[in-house]
Amino acid sequence: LRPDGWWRSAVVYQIYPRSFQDSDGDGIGDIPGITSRLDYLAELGVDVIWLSPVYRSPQCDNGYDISDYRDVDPLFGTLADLETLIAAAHERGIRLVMDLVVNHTSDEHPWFIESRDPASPKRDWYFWRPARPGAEPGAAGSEPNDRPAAFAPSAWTYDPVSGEYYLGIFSPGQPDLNWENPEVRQAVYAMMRWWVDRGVDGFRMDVINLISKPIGFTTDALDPSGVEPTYEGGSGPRLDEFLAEMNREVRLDDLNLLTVGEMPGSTVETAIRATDPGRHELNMVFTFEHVMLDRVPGGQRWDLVDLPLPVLKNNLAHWQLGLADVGWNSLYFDNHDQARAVSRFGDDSPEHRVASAKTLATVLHLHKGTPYVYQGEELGMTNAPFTTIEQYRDISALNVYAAATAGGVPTERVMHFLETRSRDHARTPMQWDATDAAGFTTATPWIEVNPNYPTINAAAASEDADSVFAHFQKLIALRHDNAVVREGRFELLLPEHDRLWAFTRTLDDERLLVLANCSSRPADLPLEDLPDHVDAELLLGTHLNGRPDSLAPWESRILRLD
Ligand code: TEU
Repeated sequence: LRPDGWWRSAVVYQIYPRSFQDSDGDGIGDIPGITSRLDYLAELGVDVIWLSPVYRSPQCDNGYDISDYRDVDPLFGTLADLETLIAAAHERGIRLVMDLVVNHTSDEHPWFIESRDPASPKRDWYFWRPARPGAEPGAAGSEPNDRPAAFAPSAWTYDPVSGEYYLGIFSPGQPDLNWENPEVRQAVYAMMRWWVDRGVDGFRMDVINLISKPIGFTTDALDPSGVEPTYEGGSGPRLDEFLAEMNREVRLDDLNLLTVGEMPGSTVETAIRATDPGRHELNMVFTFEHVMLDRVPGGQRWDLVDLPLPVLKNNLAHWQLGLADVGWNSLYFDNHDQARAVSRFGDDSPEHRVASAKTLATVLHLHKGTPYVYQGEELGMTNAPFTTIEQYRDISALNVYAAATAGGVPTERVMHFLETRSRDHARTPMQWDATDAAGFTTATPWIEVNPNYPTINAAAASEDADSVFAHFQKLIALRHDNAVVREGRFELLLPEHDRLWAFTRTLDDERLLVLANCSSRPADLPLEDLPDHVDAELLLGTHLNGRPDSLAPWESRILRLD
């Protein structure tokens, strides 16, 4: 039995199955490969695995395009393999959370195939619309409106069978389900119950705020120039209603399942509503605010701006304060859609990689909420040094490149964007050891291994008491052993300091002080603006023999104040 609120003290580890461990020599990771690595996760100390999609899928977006929700793709193994994984994880006290991708299906899902027939009872399960008024169906520019897809030039794809268009706000291979139709919702809930019966411990819900489309969109009267539904902004008016209904129908809270909703565009306000325990919607959401701070609002996808430290830490603090009393935060820097944190927010040079990976983890894991570790983050894995477009695999990278070059954007500009921000940086194979292909596969991996694997790998980390891995183990144990890390009130110190990230956590008479130098130069500590910590006990630090009045480059300390 799962105790009430167990997820508030848990640390979640995300596995991207395609890139974790290959067991059958096809160059693609699989479920038996994951099972063979469970002892590694147990050693790290994580409580939960979130498994990115392993369902049957044509893989146009690496499994975020599902053609059968009740089966495993042969690439990854069988349903029996998944049952073995769940049982083996449970034996080690590790829970397993499935990715739930129900804003859209694959265009090869039987529901969608049926709905292509205008006479089908499933026609209304998706968004079918005629060409814009007066336009020739199927001709260029005749789409119902001008909205681009995330990974394609238009969110509308023409289907010659019926002469109409369907909506896919990610790509043509990912048609959006119409959640206004109650049959769609019941079909999804039945599928979720089927997985709960198979022993899964919760769901990470892909772009769940997009299931309710904005008003106006649900009628046939589309503004031809409109860009509804806004992809980044969000949710339509029925989101909370749908989430509460799902929770009731699947008994998500009754069964103490972990629920985390990915919500691009969500704000503290929408997150409070969705995670207020009294409303029985979700346990927590993934905000996108802190991972969008280096983008230009309303700009092109390849436009980037510098991200000063005060902007980043004040954003996290805003969420800490916003959800302090009602709701709960999820904490992440890395996932399968983001460039590697150590390369993005840290310093991945040989001199500072280890310290900056540790310090970023210290800061994140000492915030209040449920921390998420993305595979390889615990090794300080870095961005890939890809230099040509042929090395990229991601539908998003290839689309950004095509859109930029078609629009006359200089190649260097879009390549710079990909070199720093592509989702593929998170998707290079897990670096297990110094053997060929990093121990990930005996074949040619589906995407190149980062050439730094001979030094950055799990085997090397396990022999080094000062490794990034060892630091993550300590951070996870610290959370498990200290109520103040789990529940303490958060207060940001020195909010405008451009290199120090400092805060306290307080629970009753217990108080922690976290001091982190997020720069590659030494930083003096402004002692007059900090709580007195001269005699404080050092719970965990990145450096030996630190000076009381300054921090070395990327040094951090967790101190217990009296
Ligand atoms: O991501 C949704 C999302 O909004 C972004 O992270 C998206 O990947 C990015 O803006 C593109 O540049 C989720 C999944 O995490 C992602 O892997 C899927 O591709 C997407 O939904 C569609 O299912």
